[in-house]
Amino acid sequence: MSQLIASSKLKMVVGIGATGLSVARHLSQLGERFVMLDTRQQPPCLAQLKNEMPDVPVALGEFEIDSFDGADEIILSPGLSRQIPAVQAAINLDIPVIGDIELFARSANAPIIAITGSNGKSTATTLVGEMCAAAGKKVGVGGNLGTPALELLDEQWDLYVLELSSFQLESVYSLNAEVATVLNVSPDHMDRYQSLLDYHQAKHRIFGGARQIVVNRADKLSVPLVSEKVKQWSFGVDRPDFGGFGLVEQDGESWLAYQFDRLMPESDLGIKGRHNTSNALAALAIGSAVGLPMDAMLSVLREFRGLPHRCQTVTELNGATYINDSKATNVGATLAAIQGLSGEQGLSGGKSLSGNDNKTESKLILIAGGQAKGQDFSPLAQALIGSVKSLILLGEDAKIIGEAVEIVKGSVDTVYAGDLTEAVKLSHEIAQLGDIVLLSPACASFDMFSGFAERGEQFVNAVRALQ
Ligand code: UMA
Ligand code: ADP
Repeated sequence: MSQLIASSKLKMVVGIGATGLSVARHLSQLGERFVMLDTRQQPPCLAQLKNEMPDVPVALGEFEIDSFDGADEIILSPGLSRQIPAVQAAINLDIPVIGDIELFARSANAPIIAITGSNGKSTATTLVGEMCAAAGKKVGVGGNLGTPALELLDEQWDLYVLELSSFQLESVYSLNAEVATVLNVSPDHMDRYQSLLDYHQAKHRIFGGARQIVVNRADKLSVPLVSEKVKQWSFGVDRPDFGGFGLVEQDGESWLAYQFDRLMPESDLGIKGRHNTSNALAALAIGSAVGLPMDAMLSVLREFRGLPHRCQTVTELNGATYINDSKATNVGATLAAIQGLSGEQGLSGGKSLSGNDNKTESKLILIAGGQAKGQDFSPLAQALIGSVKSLILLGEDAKIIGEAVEIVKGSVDTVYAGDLTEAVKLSHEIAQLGDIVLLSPACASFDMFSGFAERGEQFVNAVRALQ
């Protein structure tokens, strides 16, 4: 590396994935001098980088402690921790370490809506994006959702809507969002953070310089300490307060409401489950903060049926319903799915997915497991009682979950599967009329799949192969 930087100071882009490539394109457009680094010998976007920018120096392989010496700024992939020794060494040398979102914020001319949270980010981001579009705004939507933020930069947009991960937020310094929200906080990525506090602090960087904030009344961890000058909106599935979106009961029916005004029945929402009602209310609060008309927002809430791999019904087979919730990569998301499918406010909107209206008899067969990311699975064990009749575990950390749920083994049968296809076959053997087979892994997928999408697709294929 030292040869690459011998002549003068320059920027170092660390990580040659989608983010790194977007950073390289951006720096190249700005005429900056930079080099690219990655620990991997075959980083995913290397070929594209070489094709588009053949003259940009690239260094591959493990970082040395002094790999970043001499850089005047480091742009770090969200996939790499700031705790790695080479990055820490650079920080100790006072070299600024930023991420792609910081670069984005420096260049974006339109207001930014910034959305984070442990769960519901993609759903809320997509909803807000669609609401903006329905209101006639030109809107760029992306970030952790998929399209790197820098790829969105364009003078045509009236607004940007960004889904931001805690990883991206770690390296943000001047986001200055028009509206910022932390939808909720529950443990995730505990293999990257030393404590829930560290994770929480990373998420709260989203509020830096925000002009308006949206908080979740039910989750104190979503509420920042900000000046009274910052306009505050709230959401929650309880009765709304001043400036708040929530639920009110009227003649036995639950309604979405703003302060004292009823807006629409909860059962009209296109997305089902109380967690999704919470996401819908958050989207309404965010949309209101940027002045979107209520009619446009409500019509999106009626039409939007949810993103793939989030509690998506695949099919019904022999009276059992198969549901793909592959995006549930942490315990909080799986708890929401179990509650949604077994509780009064089922994901089916109060009706049994199998057409059987007797919800109390409906039992779940849960397929879970993968990479545990240092999570505590004991909250999952409690949720299994009375809702889940069989638990099918797979993946590299299956045993960790198995041990955590040992205390409920009297009421929940636990079996292990070698792979997802076997798990689906096992579920099919167990499933009876009215049952729900739910893939909701509570784990990351990278031990067996390229990501949650591939895991979900394999599940769908294995289910279809049963037909
Ligand atoms: N890596 C190395 N060496 C390197 C650089 C990366 O081993 O030098 C590995 C790390 O394990 C890292 C992984 O490669 O986790 C991915 O890094 P990358 O730089 O190739 O990632 P990108 O393709 O740029 O994807 C990132 C986000 N990924 C992560 O934060 C891990 C994507 O979110 C995001 O969509 C994309 O930028 C565009 O903004 C994915 C994700 O899983 C979907 N996010 C996590 C989540 O949602 O839970 C936070
Ligand atoms: P994220 O982008 O934060 O991962 P998604 O909208 O993709 O969020 O949903 C991820 C998982 O979390 C899915 O399994 C989904 O059913 C679940 N989920 C969505 N919203 C919530 C919420 N508000 N609380 C808990 N779980 C949720």
